Amino acid sequence: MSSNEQTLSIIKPDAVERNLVDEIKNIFIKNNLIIKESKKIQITKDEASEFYKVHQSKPFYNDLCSYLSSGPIIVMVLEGENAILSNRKIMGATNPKDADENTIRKLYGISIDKNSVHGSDSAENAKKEIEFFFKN
Ligand code: IDP
Ligand code: MG
Repeated sequence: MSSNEQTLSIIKPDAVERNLVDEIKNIFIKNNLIIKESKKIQITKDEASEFYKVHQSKPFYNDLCSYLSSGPIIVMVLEGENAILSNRKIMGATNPKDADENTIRKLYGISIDKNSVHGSDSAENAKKEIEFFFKN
């Protein structure tokens, strides 16, 4: 339990493309997560491959890295009580079909690959991922 925990959130290309950025940011804010940092960037496939390295043995790795680098994304640092778990709950399950009602992925996700958002899954990864995008 940490009142000042931080996590990394990404609004993926499918949601940026559909102009869902403000709607998704409002969901974080309504759920008591503060957006401490936010920037719109486009990353290279090499950068996406580094970011998603943990998935390098998965059959979907190549497509995943192509996808994340296919268009602009919004990378954010979210802060709040239990921010890591809280964000994961707000996002919903990886596959939008399995996501609970009113989660971001249920509301906006198109498919398991175009699922609109990324969120860190542990304190260790949150630290690594925040450093990856916000190391100055
Ligand atoms: P997460 O984003 O909910 O943490 P992970 O298992 O960490 O899910 O997978 C990272 C991303 O890889 C997912 O958000 C999704 O876009 C993609 N992905 C995961 N599993 C599959 C799959 O079986 N097929 C295609 N893409 C997948
Ligand atoms: Mg993950």
